[in-house]
Amino acid sequence: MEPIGVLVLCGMCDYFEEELKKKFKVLKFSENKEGFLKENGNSIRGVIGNGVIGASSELIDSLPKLEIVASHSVGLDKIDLKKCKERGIRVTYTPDVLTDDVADLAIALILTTLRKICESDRYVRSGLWKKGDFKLSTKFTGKSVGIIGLGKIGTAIAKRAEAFNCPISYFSRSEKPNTNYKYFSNVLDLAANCQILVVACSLNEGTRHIVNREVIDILGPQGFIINIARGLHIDEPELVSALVEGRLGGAGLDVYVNEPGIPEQLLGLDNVVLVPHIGSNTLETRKAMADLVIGNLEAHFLNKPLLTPVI
Ligand code: 8YV
Repeated sequence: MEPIGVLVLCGMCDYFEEELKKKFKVLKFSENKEGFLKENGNSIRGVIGNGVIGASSELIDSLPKLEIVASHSVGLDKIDLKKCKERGIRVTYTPDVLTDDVADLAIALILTTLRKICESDRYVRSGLWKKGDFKLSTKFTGKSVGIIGLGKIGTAIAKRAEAFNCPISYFSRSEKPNTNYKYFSNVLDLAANCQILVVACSLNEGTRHIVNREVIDILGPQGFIINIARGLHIDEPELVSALVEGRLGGAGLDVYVNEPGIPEQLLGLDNVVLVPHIGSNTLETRKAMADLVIGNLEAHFLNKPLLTPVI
């Protein structure tokens, strides 16, 4: 039987690529997208994207034989789910396996931002230590943490922050049963009652720019924002001006609006810690994500139940 054509839109670790190639005909876009689609469009039955690039409406339209979109991500905001539903295209994702890593990174960003770890590393490397002690930083233990989105990742962050004796509060569409965390029904109230605001919700029309100028201003110069979700959750130009003008204490960011591009002004600031969308980027988790993507594709083409279906 002819190998099944799968178009991969995103980068892959070596393990993922090797394993995928054992089971499928792996295709990647060439420079000339149009020419590529003319030549291969009819043989592509699966698409793999991730949290940065996914199956857009335009791409789906150009693939008449597409049956499944297997996303190498938990976030689904880059996939046109409506179109997939209309066309009967199955969609899968990679929940759970990345929860710990993303929550670990959120705590790492809190600590590196508040304790000025990156800035102090630069201080030592540049030889400035010989001229005097490094400036004071901000204590994390006991600070109030507000989490936007108390799903699996938000809950994992809350658990970790509890170990630092932090009072936890959260905002989500509705109050969660079985938690002792304080619920706020709007983000402004949450921001007014915490010192560290962590964005951990999924991106949709309702959460786009959920962190706007008002939220940033209410957090104020002693407040911090941590974003491990999506760049578009925050009004990025407002965040940048607040950081430049010292209206916000600091920010730890894993995600940006135009990845891999980031606002130039952030590069010169010491009150931000910038990492390149590495939330799930460990060997262990990337292997588990790859196995899930491949497992879902195999299940689909063998007419078996999908492992982690979205639709
Ligand atoms: C991935 C993500 O880093 O799961 C998500 O939604 O954004 C991240 O886990 C991204 O999909 C790259 O593969």
